[in-house]
Amino acid sequence: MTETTKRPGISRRGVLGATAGGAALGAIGLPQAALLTGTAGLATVASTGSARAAGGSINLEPGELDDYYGFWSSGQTGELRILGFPSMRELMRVPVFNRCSATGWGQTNESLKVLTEGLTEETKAFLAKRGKVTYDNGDLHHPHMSFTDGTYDGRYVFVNDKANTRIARIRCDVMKCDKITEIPNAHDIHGLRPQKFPRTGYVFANGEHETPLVNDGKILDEPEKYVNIFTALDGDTMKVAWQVIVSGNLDNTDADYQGKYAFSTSYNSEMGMNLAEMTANEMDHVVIFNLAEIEAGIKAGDYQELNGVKVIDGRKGQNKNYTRYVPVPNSPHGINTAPDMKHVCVAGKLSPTVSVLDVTKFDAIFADPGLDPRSVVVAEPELGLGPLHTAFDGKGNAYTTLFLDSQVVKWNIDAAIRLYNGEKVDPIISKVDVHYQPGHNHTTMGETKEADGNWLISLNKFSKDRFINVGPLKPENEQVIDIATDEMKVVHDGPTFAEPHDVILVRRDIVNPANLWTREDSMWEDARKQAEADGVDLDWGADVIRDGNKVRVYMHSVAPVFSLEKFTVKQGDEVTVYITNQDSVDDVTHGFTLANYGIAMEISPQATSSVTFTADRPGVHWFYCQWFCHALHMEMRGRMLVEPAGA
Ligand code: CUK
Ligand code: CUA
Repeated sequence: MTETTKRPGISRRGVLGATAGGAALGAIGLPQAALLTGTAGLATVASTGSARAAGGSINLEPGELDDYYGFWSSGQTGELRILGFPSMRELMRVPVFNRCSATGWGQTNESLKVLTEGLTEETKAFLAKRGKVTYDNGDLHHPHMSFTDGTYDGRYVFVNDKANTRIARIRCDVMKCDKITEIPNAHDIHGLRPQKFPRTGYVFANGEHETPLVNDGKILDEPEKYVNIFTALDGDTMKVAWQVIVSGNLDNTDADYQGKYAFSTSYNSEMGMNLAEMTANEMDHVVIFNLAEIEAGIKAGDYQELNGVKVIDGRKGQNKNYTRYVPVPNSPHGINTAPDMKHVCVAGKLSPTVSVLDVTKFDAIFADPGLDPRSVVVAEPELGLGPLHTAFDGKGNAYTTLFLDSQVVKWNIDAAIRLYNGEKVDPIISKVDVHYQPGHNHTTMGETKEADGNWLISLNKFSKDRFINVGPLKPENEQVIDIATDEMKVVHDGPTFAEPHDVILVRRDIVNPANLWTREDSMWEDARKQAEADGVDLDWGADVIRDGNKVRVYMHSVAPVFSLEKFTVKQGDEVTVYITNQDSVDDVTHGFTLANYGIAMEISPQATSSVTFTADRPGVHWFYCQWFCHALHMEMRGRMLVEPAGA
């Protein structure tokens, strides 16, 4: 073990705070067990709070590790990013809805399976006409980890694709996407949140843009016939469990800590088609979904089946108990459940208010349809201009981004409720300038019942003058804010490329990825079956199998050599190259780049990757390893010899 691996969870702040001067680590007297076990994260988080007086720096010494994993969306880049937090060091990019030159995502057979198997037949046919098997782009807004009992459980991160109506799942043991499901009937999945209790369970997803329910061109410019769709996906199978037709569009969503309700904001209850129409009403609404009632309705057969999915009607005026519509001020956007497990904060966007809903009052409005749905609103403080999203510290305080004011406002939920009830109190504790125009914000563990109140991050859309100029296209600016004390202090600027909307900050003891793949992994199940059929050892292959004009090349790699120094095919052959990385040392990733064929893929330790292409260029073509793996990495190469057709 090296020095660093021996001290999980010891941040610079923790060390300084505990020693008031930064003596050697061994002297700080933390129990040895806490240093050596995964539970050290908890202990450390507690200790960082008291370290605040020592400076609150987010800078880690070289070799020191972060306290949190940050899972970042990347908007229209379409990938998931992993950052160490609070240092903001980017650690990894996980390709999902995009293509990746480094890893071969979108090109390897293993990734193409993930990218294609969950598409609808209609989409597959549509893409085939364009000579494609899957989409090349995506718009990933919302990464959220699976929950068990109200907190993150380290199994999966779920993400949405607004651009092409998909939901994807990333396995946290290997940090690779293993499932992508296109959501039928809905259009443009935006808000996404997993069920918090008892577990995920459902992944809730909002279709943002309204269309005719059957969108085949028979109804076009008749907006009064458009609907919107709320989806519950089964997070275990990645299949759609059920859908609900709603009135108005849907923006963001969240769930309660009781496992009874999900709820979504709607910024266009008017179902307007242009800006003036969309913002006409003083009030829009939050739709509350009653999970038990919906499940019962499905069981009772009260649904229509559309594209293989059971769709229930939860529109206004159905007199059913599937949904309730709670009026809230104009164009609400973010919706966030507080770690007090009771309050839900709905950001007003065009209204300077945040509406606070009390989930314990939801039962009553479902039990009595005559009851005013606004009776679940228990506070509506005016906080500033352009409230978009709210985060929490687990101490009763909320932090709301103010897009137009370029500020984050810290306010107290209980004080806001008392103000709503007529008491003369100011719920606003403080405001801090951020640079500039914040969208999402997030606190450490803030969307779980284990919110710890250590750090806040503000994801700002514009950076303007904060960095040296890189031309007309500028980075965004993400600012880390120390919230352990009452005043909020911006302690770090973090530039970032297009365009993270959202992030979650997960205590690091919760996430425990593997260092190596295991040979049994299901990711290359198809390769395993093919090797078996070919009578070849996938693990230690050095074989070329001809099957008509199909050629399958099996290789393994041990730094710095491939098991085949050359292989020969005929022009026009369909060639599949399978490579198994037999190194079992951390970091010894190999690659396979086939020059002038546009082929490249990553093979991490103990993994198998494969790629299929047509050998339509005759001649000598070198393949080489593009992941630096050994002192003789440059020598890790071989030749593909392509005999000209007719030869
Ligand atoms: S949305 Cu981007 S700022 Cu897609 Cu979560 Cu609010
Ligand atoms: Cu193997 Cu570089």
